[in-house]
Amino acid sequence: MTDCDRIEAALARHGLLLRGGFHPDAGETALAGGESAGTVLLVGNAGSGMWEAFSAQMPAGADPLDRWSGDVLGAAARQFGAEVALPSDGPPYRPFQQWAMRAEPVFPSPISILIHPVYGLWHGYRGALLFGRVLDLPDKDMSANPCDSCTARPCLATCPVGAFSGQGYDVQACRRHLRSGAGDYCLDGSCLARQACPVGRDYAYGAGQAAFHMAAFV
Ligand code: B12
Ligand code: SF4
Ligand code: SF4
Repeated sequence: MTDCDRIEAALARHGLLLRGGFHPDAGETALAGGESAGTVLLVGNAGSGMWEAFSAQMPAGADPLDRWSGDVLGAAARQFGAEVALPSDGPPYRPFQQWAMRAEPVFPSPISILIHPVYGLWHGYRGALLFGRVLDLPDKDMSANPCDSCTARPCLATCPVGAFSGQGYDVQACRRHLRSGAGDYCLDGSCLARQACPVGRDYAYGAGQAAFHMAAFV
């Protein structure tokens, strides 16, 4: 059993997934406030696995998912001799999406968030474990970008306020709509553009999880 196998098993108890890793280039300082690392492992969620564990233990107060993630990753870091970086640490934020593209087959979708060939748009990153030492990594899955073969691109045609125009994501148009009271279908069931994507439908978030993330976003 490798270190990564043991880490994967420890994370699985909390519904979290080891989402691959990479060996940073020498002198790569954007890593974590300047400290060096031999290995970065990405930890994330896909589908409803994490939600079951998190919602059963949700801490009271602000930013419960960040605090729960910090606790779970902190325990794993102590057990395996690593430091923790969280996506919410910042600004300046750690470049989690760039890290993810180095760790596993994820690609920028037309609606900005990264798409995964299996999980589609229904996944996220809960943190990274930074190791001083160089760990053996599982082989990187080289699956192709599903957007390359998606000619219909329904994700771009679904938003009622045209927040995805091909010029990036119009965050203000989206927020205005959600706060106007007219966007309850997005708030209750998740972003319509995300729901329109045919990839990874089996991993779509359930109602409770979708509403939690949308409320946090708004
Ligand atoms: C600030 C922020 C926001 C802001 C602004 C987002 C923006 N586009 O600028 C707001 C509040 C609007 C937002 C919204 C959402 N966000 Co947000 N957000 C972040 C946060 C905390 C920081 C982003 C950042 O500035 N990073 C710093 C830069 C240096 O890092 P980066 O990796 O280089 O990121 C940039 C590049 O990837 C670049 N980029 C885009 N395409 C490409 C292509 C290539 C080839 C390259 C090299 C780079 C690149 O765009 C990124 C943002 O600037 C990240 C977490 C994190 N630490 O990254 C989450 C994060 C990006 N958000 C996430 C999500 C899921 C959302 C929402 C769907 C919220 C929700 N309901 O769950 C929405 C929708 C966003 C959308 N459709 O684009 C996820 C994305 C997961 C994924 N599958 O990709 C992240 C990673 C958080 C997480 N815990 O997983 N978000
Ligand atoms: S609908 Fe098609 S283009 Fe849009 S994110 Fe999904 S696979 Fe990619
Ligand atoms: S949440 Fe709703 S309004 Fe915002 S981008 Fe998605 S579909 Fe558009």
